[in-house]
Amino acid sequence: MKKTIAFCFAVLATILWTGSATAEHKATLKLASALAMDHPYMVGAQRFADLIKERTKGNITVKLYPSGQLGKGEREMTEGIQQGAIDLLVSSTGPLGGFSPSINILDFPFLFRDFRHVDLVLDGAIGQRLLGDFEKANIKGLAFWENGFRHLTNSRRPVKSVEDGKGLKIRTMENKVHLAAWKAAGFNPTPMAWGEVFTALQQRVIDGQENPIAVLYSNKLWDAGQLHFSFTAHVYSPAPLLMSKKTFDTLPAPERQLFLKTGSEVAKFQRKINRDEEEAKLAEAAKRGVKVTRDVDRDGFRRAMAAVYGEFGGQFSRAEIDAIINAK
Ligand code: EAX
Repeated sequence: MKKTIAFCFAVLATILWTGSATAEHKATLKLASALAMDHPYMVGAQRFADLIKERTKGNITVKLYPSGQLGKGEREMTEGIQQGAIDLLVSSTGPLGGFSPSINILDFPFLFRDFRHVDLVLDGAIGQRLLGDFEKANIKGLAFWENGFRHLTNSRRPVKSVEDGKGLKIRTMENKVHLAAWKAAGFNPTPMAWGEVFTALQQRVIDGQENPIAVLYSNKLWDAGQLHFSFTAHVYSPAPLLMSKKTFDTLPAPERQLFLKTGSEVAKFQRKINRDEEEAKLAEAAKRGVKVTRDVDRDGFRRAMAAVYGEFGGQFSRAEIDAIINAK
């Protein structure tokens, strides 16, 4: 009799423990980015946070920390992800090569033809492999969100051709391929964390920078004198949603799947709003005095920057690079 009662207690305890461990996994997680709440990074992050709260019945809260509140640049915040000080981060791939070298393949100039090409590669086997590679750096890559095609802005003069831009002091991300590409084109590039860029532009320490339209708009770079916009589209900038592996591993299995599923679901929403809003944002910049040069000699920039494939292509096989370029 005694054995039966003891067995029943053991079964009951197990049910209570496992049931409570899954149903009651409560947590408040920190999601950071370098950009403001009106930028598609954080519009996506808000949607992600809302869905996680709803789908965990309020047990998991994702608190948002925009505008570099948790670090002056994306490299520093990625270190926070590795240490577990930050739980989630939306970051451009630019500075991430120092954590997961394979991601550098996405930052070559003129690698992607258009948004359709981007989605084909990032949502396919190549993209999934690159996200998986982050695990070696104690980072869980959840999904590819979007920064967008990058364009040149400057405070000095209209730039239509490589010649027009020669000698301009421009900020690049902390990415050796970008630095080398602009040097090869005859510009005077300097790497800088995003949190320092607006002041450096305002003080004319640098003449220009390069970023997608949403970054120009969200940061009102025209207020820092960036009144010349050149539609170069020289690099496509993915923005992985990254999670601290430490935090990810504390989640029960159902929640881990939920974070992966929700991250991918929001990727489609976030990329769409980023793309849909570009023209209106560029029109607003033009109203604020930005002179937009659309007929840029992109082939001239492509030829001038092609040298980086020789200089850095060795880090990857030609087949790897061709697999992206030729994806149809
Ligand atoms: O991720 O540093 C950069 O230029 C990034 O594109 C920007 O912070 C958005």
